[in-house]
Amino acid sequence: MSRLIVVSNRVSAPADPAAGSAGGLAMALSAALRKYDGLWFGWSGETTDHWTGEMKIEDRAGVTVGLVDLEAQDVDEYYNGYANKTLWPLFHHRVDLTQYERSYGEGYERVNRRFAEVLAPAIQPDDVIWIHDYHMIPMARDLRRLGITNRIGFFLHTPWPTRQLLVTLPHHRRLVESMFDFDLIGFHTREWMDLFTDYVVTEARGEVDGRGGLDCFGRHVQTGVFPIGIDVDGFLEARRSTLGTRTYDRMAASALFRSMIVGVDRLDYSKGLEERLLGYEQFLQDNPDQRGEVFLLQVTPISRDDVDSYQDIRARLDALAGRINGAFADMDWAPIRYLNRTYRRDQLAGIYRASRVGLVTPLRDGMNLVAKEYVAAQNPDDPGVLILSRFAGAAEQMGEALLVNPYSREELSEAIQKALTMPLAERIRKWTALMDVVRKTDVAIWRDNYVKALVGAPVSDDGVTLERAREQAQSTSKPRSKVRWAGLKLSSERT
Ligand code: ADQ
Repeated sequence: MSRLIVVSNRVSAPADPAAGSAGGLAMALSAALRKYDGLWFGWSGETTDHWTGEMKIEDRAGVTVGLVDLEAQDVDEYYNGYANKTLWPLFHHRVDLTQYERSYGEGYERVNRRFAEVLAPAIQPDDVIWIHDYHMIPMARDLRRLGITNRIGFFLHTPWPTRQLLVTLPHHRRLVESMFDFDLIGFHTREWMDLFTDYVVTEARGEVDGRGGLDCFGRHVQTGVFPIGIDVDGFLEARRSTLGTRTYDRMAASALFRSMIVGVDRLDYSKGLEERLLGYEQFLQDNPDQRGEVFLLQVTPISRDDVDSYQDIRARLDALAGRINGAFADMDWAPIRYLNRTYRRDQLAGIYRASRVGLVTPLRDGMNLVAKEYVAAQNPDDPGVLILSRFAGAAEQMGEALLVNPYSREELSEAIQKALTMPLAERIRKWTALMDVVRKTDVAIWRDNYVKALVGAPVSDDGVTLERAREQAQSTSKPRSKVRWAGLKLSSERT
C-alpha cells in the first residue's frame, strides 16, 4: 500500500472535524491521508530564532501532520515577501502591486530547500508526493537534488498568469524550469493550463505532445485540468444541522420584507470587493424604488494584514462601505452590512440559503469555492441566483450563472436587477444545471482524479488507486530505509 504525502505551506488538517469550521479541501485531503496512512507536511505557523530543521509529528483526528517552524527572516522573505507580495499579485494580474526584491527570491529558494531537506529522510520508495500551490513551486527540484525519484505532483490553486505578465518576474525561466521536476502539474481550468503551455512553447521553446505532456529543458512533464469543488454531502449536512437551520431562520427573519444579497470573501484585492460595492451603489442609484427593499451582507474576514496592500484595501473598503451607507441609509435600513469576521461552515450555509442573490465577483480567481457553496446551499424549490465574475475559474464550468464583467458598474447593477426579478421557473432551471456541476466536481472526485493521474492511471478508470504507485515507484526508485511516521527521526539529518 503506497502512502500519500501532502505538502502545503500551511497544514489545515482539522483538529476537530466535528467543529464544522474546516473547508472542503482540508476535509478531502484529511480523508485521503487517513485512508493511505499519509502525512501532511508544512509550516507550523510558528517562528523560531534559529532554524532547527526539526519536524514535529502530531496526530490530528487520525491525520499525521509534520510541522516545521521557520525563522522570522524566512517568514518575511518567503511568505510575506515572495509568496504574498510577488507571486500572488502577479498570478492575479496585479503587476501594479507586484513587488520584487532579491531577498524575497533568496528566501523563497531557501525555504523550499529547507522543506525538502526536512521531508526527504521521511520519504519511502513507494510514497506518492502531492505538493500544493505557489508557495512550493521549486520544491520538486530540491527533492530531486536530494535523490528523491518518487512520483511528485503539483497543483496550482491560483490562476496561471499570461506570458506577457510572467516575463516581468525576474528569473521567471528558472521558476518554470523547476516545475519540470514534477511528474504532473494540475490546474483548475483549461485557461490556466493553456497559459502555462503558451509560456513553455513561446518563451522557452518547448514542445507539446498532444496528450497534455510538455517537453522542455530536456525533461517531460504531464499537465492536466482538475477543477476543484466542495464537499457536497458535508456541506448539505452542515446546512441541515441545528446551527445551519437556526442561522437560516435568523437571517430570513432579519431580511423580512427585504431581499438579501450576499458576498463572502477573504479580504483580498483579487476578490473585486471595491468594484462590487461600487456596482451595488450604481444599482441603488439606477433603481430608487429598490432602496429599502434590498440589502447587501458582505462577510469579509481580514487576511494577510502584515502586507501593506492588504492594509490599504481594508481602509478603502471601510471608507467605501461607510460612504454608501451614509448616502443611502434610512432610519430602519442600511444598504450594506459589512462584517470583518469568519463564520462556521454551517452558519455560512444558512446565510447563503436565506439570500436571494449570491454576488461572487472576483477580478481573477483560480476557482472560487464560494460560488459552489452558494449553489449547494439553495432551496431547490425557491433557489437564489448566482452572479459570477467571468474571470473566476468557476465560470468555465458554471455558465448558467449570470456571468458579469466585475469591472463594469453598469453590468453589475443590471445583473443585480435581473437576478432580483428572475421568474421562479428560470431560477429553478439555472439552479438545477449549476447543482449538477457542483456535484460532478465534488472535492473527493477532484482529489481522486488527481491522484489517479499522478500515479499514471487513466482518470476515468475507477478501479485504479494509489496501489498502482507502488509498481511505478519501485521500478524507478532507489531503495530507502523503511520508516513509519511514528518512528521517524525528527531532524533534518539525512541518511
Ligand atoms: P481562496 O482565495 O481562499 O482560495 P475560495 O475558493 O473562494 O478562495 O475559498 C474561500 C473559502 O473560505 C470558502 O470555503 C469560504 O466559505 C471560506 N470563507 C470565506 N469567507 C469566510 C468567512 N467570513 N467565514 C468563514 N469562511 C469563509 C484559493 C484560490 C481559489 C480556489 C481555492 C481552492 O484563491 O481560487 O478556489 O484556493 O483551490
